Amino acid sequence: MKVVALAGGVGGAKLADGLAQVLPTEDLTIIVNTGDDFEHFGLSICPDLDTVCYTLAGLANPETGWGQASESWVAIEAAKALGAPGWFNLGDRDLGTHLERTRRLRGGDALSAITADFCRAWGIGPQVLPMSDAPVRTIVQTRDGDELAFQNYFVELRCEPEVRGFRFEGIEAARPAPGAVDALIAADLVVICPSNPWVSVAPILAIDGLRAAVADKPVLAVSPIIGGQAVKGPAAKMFRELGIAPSALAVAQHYGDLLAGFVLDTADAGQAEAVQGLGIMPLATATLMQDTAGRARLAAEVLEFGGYLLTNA
Ligand code: FO1
Repeated sequence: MKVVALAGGVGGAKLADGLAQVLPTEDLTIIVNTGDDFEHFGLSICPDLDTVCYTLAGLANPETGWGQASESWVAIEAAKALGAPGWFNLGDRDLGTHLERTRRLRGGDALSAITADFCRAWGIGPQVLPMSDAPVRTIVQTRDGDELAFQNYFVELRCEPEVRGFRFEGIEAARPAPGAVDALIAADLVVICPSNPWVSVAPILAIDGLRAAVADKPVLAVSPIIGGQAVKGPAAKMFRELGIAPSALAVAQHYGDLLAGFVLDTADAGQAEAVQGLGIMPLATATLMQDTAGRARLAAEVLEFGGYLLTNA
């Protein structure tokens, strides 16, 4: 079964890793959010691409989910001693990624080509694609009327400002990365990973042509909300601040008729009937991925469910 996964953030990276464990390498393409990208110390930083790649390569820091494991912080500490901003922690190994990506981008190489080369160097089999080679920046619009660059909202301000909405700067000029639409056309199934619908999945679906290509296929999503809480990050808080009670059902309603299937946690099995009422086939199962084996188990269940949708949709 050929699968395209849409992913951003730590939860998305974990399911992408599970899918990479259970699918033949040529049957999986992961399209990754780049709306979180930003420039810091003059370096082009792509957090969601790096989180997906580090996770698939087994390099990711298991505690944080982002950055690399067995990291050191010598360079950033030396910079902070000279007055550098310290709110965004850049580890020494991670810096290597940002230095080389920035060097290649400055040399005119496309982000998708750089990512393919990094995947080869990291021994990652499946195709990992940025949603676009053009820069797209998620801007968080706050209740106070401010507009915050994503990392300033997410890291510097620790997601505290109340959100009113989002906009994706550069989205008008952004086209799908080379290979993204082809992967979707060839796909049997699209999996929306348990990522933040507002700031990890929405930017991908906002890229001209991607939503239409996704909508042409059977799509299933895995809920990032369990028991009204996000497993990680501000998704539930964002739902609340946008006037929607956070729940697995709210996520299914958010994606609406894009979905043929929706995977929710057993803790929310009581919402399965309401999901079915939306015309979306529900599957309630254990969706918390505690370790590598748990990622593969959930991925296998997602694919089995996808196969059922294909034969019964
Ligand atoms: N998140 C934090 O909460 N604090 C950090 O200092 C931080 C540093 C960082 C460095 C590289 C990287 O790729 C990600 C980093 N993140 C950090 C996470 C990042 O803000 C998020 O991964 C995404 O943008 C949202 O998923």
